[in-house]
Amino acid sequence: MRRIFSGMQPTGNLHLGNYLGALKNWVKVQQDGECLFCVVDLHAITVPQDPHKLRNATRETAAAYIAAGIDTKRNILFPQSAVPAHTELGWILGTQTPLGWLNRMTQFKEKSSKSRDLELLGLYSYPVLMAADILLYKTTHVPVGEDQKQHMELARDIAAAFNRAYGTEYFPLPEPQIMGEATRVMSLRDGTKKMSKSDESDYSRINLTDDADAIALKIRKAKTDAEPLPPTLAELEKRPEADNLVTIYAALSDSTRAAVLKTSAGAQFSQFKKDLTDLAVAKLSPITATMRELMADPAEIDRTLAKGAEKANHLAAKHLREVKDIVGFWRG
Ligand code: AQP
Repeated sequence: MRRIFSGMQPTGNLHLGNYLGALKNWVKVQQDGECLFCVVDLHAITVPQDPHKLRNATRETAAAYIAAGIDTKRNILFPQSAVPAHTELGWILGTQTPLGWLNRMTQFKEKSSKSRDLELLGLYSYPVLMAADILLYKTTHVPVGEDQKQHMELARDIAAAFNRAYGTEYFPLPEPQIMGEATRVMSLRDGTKKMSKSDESDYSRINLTDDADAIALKIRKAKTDAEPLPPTLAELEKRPEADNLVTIYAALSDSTRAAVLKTSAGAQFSQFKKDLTDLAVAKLSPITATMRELMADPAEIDRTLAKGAEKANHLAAKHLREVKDIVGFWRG
């Protein structure tokens, strides 16, 4: 049986990149096996967070999962910090992780290079905790965006290192599922930079909480060039901003970039941006509206998270007991 695990950080507004690169795919794969969808708040505190905002962002992230179509009756939805076994397994896996592997992680280099205050052990060891998140549930499949590919490779290496060290096949090597047309959505202001929650400019991203006017304004202001859309993918790929908008259009319409070019080659951006706005509003506004309704009753979200945490703790405790037995820890 497949076991699927993935998560998002409650570090601010979820955006179109999180939706197209991850959340939309989670909704698709939830039929394929037993799924755990986590709000990874332990990861969120690897950069400074306001405690009150963090709690609320945890609820809002959960609301986004549900509004996008995650079925909480079939799947387990929970906050990472409510399952202590994540950090305990993280410690054990850290003992199998050479520093050289962590030194290669580009996300740590990018994030810590922004400020000396971010050169922290937690941010550095983040990928070990991520491996623990995944391996704790003996996960087989992990749907993520392209930016998580390196961390996923590390999670597989750590699983293999543990298995090797203890002469076991306890952990399956988890498969990343990097799916769909928009595996890496780029900033609307700079087609060479990833769309990101932490970008200073709100115009760089479409948030799942944006209303139709905000979406229209951001797409209108999105950086483009003066040429009409080209007929071939090879020409499109030389124009990062144009490529990004076509990719977003393709992913939102469950199509491909090639199919979009077939119908839109030769179109001016003034027209293409209007079409993209209509599509984005049609696809995102039902999610935004449902998120708003869910957020009006935080106690109900808390009940859902508590139920999910109970189920996740049950599974996690069983696996952690087995890992501790493998490692040779005392058990009374
Ligand atoms: N731009 C993106 N395109 C496609 N997928 C993306 N993901 C994130 N950005 C894009 C995917 O969303 C999932 C959750 O990501 P996260 O919240 O854990 O953290 P992140 O990758 O660090 O997201 P941000 O928004 O870019 O945050 P900051 O600004 O803190 O760096 C993952 O599956 C990720 O691949």
